[in-house]
Amino acid sequence: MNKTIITAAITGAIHVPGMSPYLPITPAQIIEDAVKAAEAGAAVVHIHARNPNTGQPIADVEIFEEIAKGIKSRSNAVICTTTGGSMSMTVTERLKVVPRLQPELASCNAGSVNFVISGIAEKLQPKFDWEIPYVKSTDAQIFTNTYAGIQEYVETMEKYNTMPEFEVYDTAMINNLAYFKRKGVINQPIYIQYVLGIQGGLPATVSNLVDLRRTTVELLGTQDVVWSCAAAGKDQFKLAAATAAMGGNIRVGLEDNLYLKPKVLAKSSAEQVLQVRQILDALSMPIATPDEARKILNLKGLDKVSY
Ligand code: KMH
Ligand code: ZN
Repeated sequence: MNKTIITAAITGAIHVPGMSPYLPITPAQIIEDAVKAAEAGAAVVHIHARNPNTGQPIADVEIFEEIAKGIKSRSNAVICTTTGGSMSMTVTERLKVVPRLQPELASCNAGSVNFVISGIAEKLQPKFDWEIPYVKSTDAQIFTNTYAGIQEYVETMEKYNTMPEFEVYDTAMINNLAYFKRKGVINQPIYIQYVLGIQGGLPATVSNLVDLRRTTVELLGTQDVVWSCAAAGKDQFKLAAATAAMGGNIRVGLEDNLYLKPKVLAKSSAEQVLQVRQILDALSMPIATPDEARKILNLKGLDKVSY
């Protein structure tokens, strides 16, 4: 029977420290949240790096290495390092982590998108001065993933046998993947993470997920496309339930949603993993272990990373 891969996205670059005291900032906090999420049932942990003193999203490979080594020393969970970083980072900055850590899995954003989080400023009680300017700056930025950039990401990942997790925010990005597959740029089996609920992308609705699945089947066929869904914000668990019913894999975690229930902050990504497991248990759907996830995703193995 197919098993469901739960991914925990630990900290991301969307939420800022003033939004929740539980948002992991330092390497130690990110490591702890990732290990706890794995112990709760996450087979994959998706990690970003932050400045340990201010919580600002950063691309420092030293910080990524500290986080990856810390997780690996306590868990055999698959680590998916971001190459998305934050909206203001360059392609080069974002990509450095792949040659350095040679991870099994890394995100690869399948197109440019307005990644607007300025709405956060309305109710934010910032902990640091950078937070409000940061979220407001996204109104005038684009999260840039040009065809040249995507090709560089895919070719770099192929060189280090890192599996790309293609982040897809809207239907057009599936057409991008089909293009790169036709061009022979993408040669590995395609793994898609549909990311819904981002202002600038598609809203987190079941109908949008169904449309994305239909377009994926039309353009890419289903024989080798494994997929997962991450819904940012309040509809995270509704889309998790829909994804489970549709046979997809599920991403939760504080990168995408800081809450467990309306008005109840999640104390950790692990709490959200446990809540998703209740949905899967109710559907008698078993979850994948990290090694089962490696098989499903054709990953190279934890012994082939360089951290
Ligand atoms: N934080 C977003 C700008 C990824 O990890 O690649 C990009 C993101 C997706 O989080
Ligand atoms: Zn991310």
